[in-house]
Amino acid sequence: MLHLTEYIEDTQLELIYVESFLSLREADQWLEECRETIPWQQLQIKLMGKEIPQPRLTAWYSDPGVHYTYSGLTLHPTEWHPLMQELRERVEEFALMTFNSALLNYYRDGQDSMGFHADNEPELGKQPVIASFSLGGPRRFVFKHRQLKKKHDLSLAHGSLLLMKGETQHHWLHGIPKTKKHVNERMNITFRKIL
Ligand SMILES: O=C(O)CCC(=O)C(=O)O
Repeated sequence: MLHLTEYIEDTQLELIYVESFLSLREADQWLEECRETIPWQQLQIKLMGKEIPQPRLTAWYSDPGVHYTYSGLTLHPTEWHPLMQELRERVEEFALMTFNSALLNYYRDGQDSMGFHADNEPELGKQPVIASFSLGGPRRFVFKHRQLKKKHDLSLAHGSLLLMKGETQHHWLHGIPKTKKHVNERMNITFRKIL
């Protein structure tokens, strides 16, 4: 397991990256199982008063009573998929904390994307720890500082885990830009603790 802690001085970017959180064999199996068994949906979001489809597929799991609102969407508790429950336990063991929800994103090709945003909703608390697990082809995961002209790119490997901690969400936005290059399908699962 390669661990990498990144802390860029004076920028409050605090990351822990584990390249092989799952073995390659396990990650391949999980990718296939998630593709086949997760009830992926393309939801509509409201952007500048207009309803538009999200440029990716999503799914959501959370404990009873745990709701999450972002981009005008409110996600309600759904019974945990067994694979997501297993992954949650493994991530909790590593992160030494508990999570009560998981947001899943499926980028089918280079035209699927995630706009720049921060996971800073008030219900995540002051210094949220977000645990982000990736499967499938690599994509550019870009951090952009809110005030300074700084960017930081990562390529999140198949089966990897990234923890975003501390003040990261207050000072940095992150996103997955579209690309014209040929890229393989990718899935990402972010575990959150909603207070
Ligand atoms: O796909 C990714 O790695 C990004 C996911 C993300 O930013 C989010 O779920 O808030």
